[in-house]
Amino acid sequence: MTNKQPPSEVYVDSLDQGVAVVRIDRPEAKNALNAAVRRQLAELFLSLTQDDAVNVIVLTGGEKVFVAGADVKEFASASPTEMYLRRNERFWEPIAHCPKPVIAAVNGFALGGGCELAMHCDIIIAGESARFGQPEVKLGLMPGAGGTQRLVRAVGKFQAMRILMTGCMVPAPEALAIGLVSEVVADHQTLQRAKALAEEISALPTLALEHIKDTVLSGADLPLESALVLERKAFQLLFDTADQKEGAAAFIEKRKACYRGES
Ligand code: CO8
Repeated sequence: MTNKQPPSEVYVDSLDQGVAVVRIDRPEAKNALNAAVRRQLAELFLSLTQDDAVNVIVLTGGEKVFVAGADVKEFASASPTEMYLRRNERFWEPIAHCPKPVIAAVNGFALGGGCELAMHCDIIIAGESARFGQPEVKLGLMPGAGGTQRLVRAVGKFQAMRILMTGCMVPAPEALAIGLVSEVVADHQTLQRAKALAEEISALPTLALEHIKDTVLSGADLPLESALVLERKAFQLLFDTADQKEGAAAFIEKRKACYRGES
């Protein structure tokens, strides 16, 4: 696992109770995602996915800013072929396909690629002064890392179109009202709340959590009947896990369950 090792701009800030807090730390550029940050993020997510000590990941940019977007200076004069050859999708895949629950703790700006990064997460906790947006249109661009697709799935067509077509910034309370974030808290409580939620989730059966995540995300792209089959199969598969037996036994014996995440 990558701990803080300068000049690393992405590192595990803490690992406690099965919760790894991943910090993006590039303050001079408002945590903009340059190639190095994207690569480090991908490598870290791959490593955390493999790490049995990690049940839940909290992703944060710190107290002031989440991520102000892809690094504009890095792609300002790129040609289409250069953009193609960068194969940026490789760096998003380990985050998109991380089977473990991922919680974004967002303070400040989550713009462009930063908003897309937050939307890769399963739960978003926002500080009250956080601001979300997809301002690519103001650069003559459009989102290129899932922003059009994840945003419309999160908030519906009419809010998504407004946000994408104007490039406006959406304040945290409004983001909560339209379903773009899970909770809004005072700025100084964002990480604390995200960690508390992560610890609560970390104590629950890990295989059930992984099947919930997989079924919600995979099912959203399927016709209802197919999605329901997927759900039913995942539900049945969980009867093969020790935690399912433990959960039922603990309920019947009126005691606290002790989950071990084993199959
Ligand atoms: N890229 C590169 N540098 C940035 C970025 C960015 N996205 N955002 C901020 N910075 C830099 C600034 O250039 C500045 O650097 P310097 O001191 O050297 O001039 C430093 O961070 C501080 O920024 P500001 O002085 O601008 O700080 P303010 O508090 O005045 O403003 C803002 C903060 C509002 C966040 C402002 O910086 C801003 O508008 N940033 C750009 C936001 C944006 O347009 N984001 C979208 C980028 S496009 C994108 O994300 C496409 C994603 C598609 C997927 C990508 C795959 C490659």
